[in-house]
Order: sequence, then C-alpha cells, then structure tokens
Amino acid sequence: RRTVLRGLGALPVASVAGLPRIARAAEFSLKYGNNLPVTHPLNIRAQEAADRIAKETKGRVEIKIFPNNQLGGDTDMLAQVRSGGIDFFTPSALVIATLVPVAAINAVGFAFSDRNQVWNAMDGKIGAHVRAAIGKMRLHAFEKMWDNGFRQITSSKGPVTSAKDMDGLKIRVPVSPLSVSMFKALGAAPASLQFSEVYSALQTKIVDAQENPLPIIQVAKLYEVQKNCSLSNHIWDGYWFIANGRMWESLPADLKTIVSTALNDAGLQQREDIRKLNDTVQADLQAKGLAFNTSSPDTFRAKLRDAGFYSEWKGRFGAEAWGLLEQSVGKLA
Ligand code: X2X
Repeated sequence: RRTVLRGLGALPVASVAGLPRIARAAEFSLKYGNNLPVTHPLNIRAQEAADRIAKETKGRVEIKIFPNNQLGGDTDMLAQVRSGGIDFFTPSALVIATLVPVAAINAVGFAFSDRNQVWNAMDGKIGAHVRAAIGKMRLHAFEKMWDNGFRQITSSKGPVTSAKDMDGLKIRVPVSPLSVSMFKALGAAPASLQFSEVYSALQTKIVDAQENPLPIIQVAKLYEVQKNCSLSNHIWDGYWFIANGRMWESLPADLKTIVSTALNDAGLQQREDIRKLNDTVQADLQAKGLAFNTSSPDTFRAKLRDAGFYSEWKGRFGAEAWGLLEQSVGKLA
C-alpha cells in the first residue's frame, strides 16, 4: 500500500535521451477516496492541500485523490479506510454513523438554525465528542469538519411545501439509519442508496425525490432529473476528514503536523467556498430549470415530534451527546 523506496533518492534522475525520466517515489504514497465530483469545493480544496503537503514535506508525502466514487461507493470506501486499502476518506456524518452511531448527532432534523451555530458546535464540544468516538474505531478524524451544507428536498413530482406533501413520497436518502427514521416519521417512503447510484435512480424513476445541499445538486447535475426544490433545510450535514489509524500512527510527528495543518486549513477555506456558493447556486439552478419553493419547518417539526422521532433519537444518541446538542441549539425533545 505504502511505497517505501528510499534507495531511489540516490539514483541519478537526469533524463537520458530516449529513456523516460525516473521520478523519485514519495516515502509515503497515500490514497484518498471521496464520493464527490472533482468540481465540488471539497475536491478543489483537497487537491490544494495535497499540493501544499507535497511541497512542505519536500515530496516525502504524496496524496493521490480518487474522487467521484472511483474506488467504490461510501460503504466500500468506509471499509477500505478501515482496512488500510485507502489512507483517507471523507464520509458525511450520516455515512460514518453506520460505524460510529453518535456521529449523526449533527443531523437531527431541524436542530441547527444557521451556520454559526453549526461551526460553534462542530469546532466545540459536539465535534470533540464525535472525534473521540471515531478514534475508538482506529480511525483518526482531523479537527476541522468540512461542509456539505443544509440539505434540501428535490422531486420530479410536485413541490413539497409542508409535511403533508411527504406522504408516500419515494425519496432516496443516504445509507443512514437516522435519515431513514426521519423520513419514515414524516410519512415518506425512504430508500437508502449510495450517492454513486442517485443520478440513475432518479433518472429511471426508481425514486422520485432526493435530498442534498444545493452545491451537490449543482455539481452532480441532479437538476437534469428533478423538477422542484423545496428549501427545507431539514438536516445540516458535513464531512469528517478521516485517516486510517495505523497509517496515521506510523507517520513521523513532523509530517503529521504538516498534513494536519494543511487539511484543517483547507477545511476552513472549503467552508467559506460553500458559504459563498450559497449566494449564487439557487439562481444558477433556477436558470437550469429547477423550480424553487420555501417550506415551513413548523409542520415538519410537529410531525416529527408527534411521531416520537426526537424522543427515540434522544435515547439512541444517549444523554451526553443529546445534552451537548441541546446546549448548542436549545431544547429539542
Ligand atoms: O450521499 C449523499 O447524499 C451525500 C453526497 O450528501 C453524502 O455524502 C451524504
């Protein structure tokens, strides 16, 4: 997995006419897989971080990015980063929660009202709590979470303006127990599919609806196969940048510092990218034919409360994590 070719450094690398130039192999050649198109700010900032890391480690650490589910869907990449088949992965909180259940705490329906609240929580106690739980699975989570955004509902059917429009709606959700539970509580018919399958599932009408932040709807071209978008802001979702624990432990301390600093800085810049994108993305999607409507969170919250969603998940997350969430956002259940 890791290429250790220290001896090569001593070989002459000047190219000889007719022979390919021999590049010096990196001491730590690391693979990073993710589920997003290269045009998403996550991939743009991750590539910048990889370039910075190569430069600051003088070529000792090389990170190769495999975007867009090239190495398999989320479930596969999560297994690979655990086994060491890949070194880094950025699962959404929803997805890593299949392994670390408390990681979905930020995705409780209608908990966060704005980004400041989100980053205070995720850079503060809730984030630390989740990172510790990830650490117990022999994975290292870098401090700064990256942004996915507030999730919105799109559909090839009519607009969703209140909770009653969710009745029987065939909606794709990520492979996430919390998402399935929430959409069932809302009366919909959720189907868990990996992101790699979403476009074709919508195109072939296996499902009629899906929910994702607007930048994803844009870069994955979901507007081509959806008509309406309801600005529901029902879940805030972010990406944990994680590393295989054994690989991370094996890195010398000076390289760890360079890698951590570059990835955390890039995460902060990526959050800003998403914030700025939010000012323009709706107009762009509208121009591409997606119709927008607002929806009132009150009818959704009431339906979730009546269905016992909040009390169920309070029990599943446990008093400590739920208490930290309520410290940030106020009383939920
Ligand atoms: O699968 C999704 O919907 C996505 C891209 O938002 C996640 O990574 C959870």
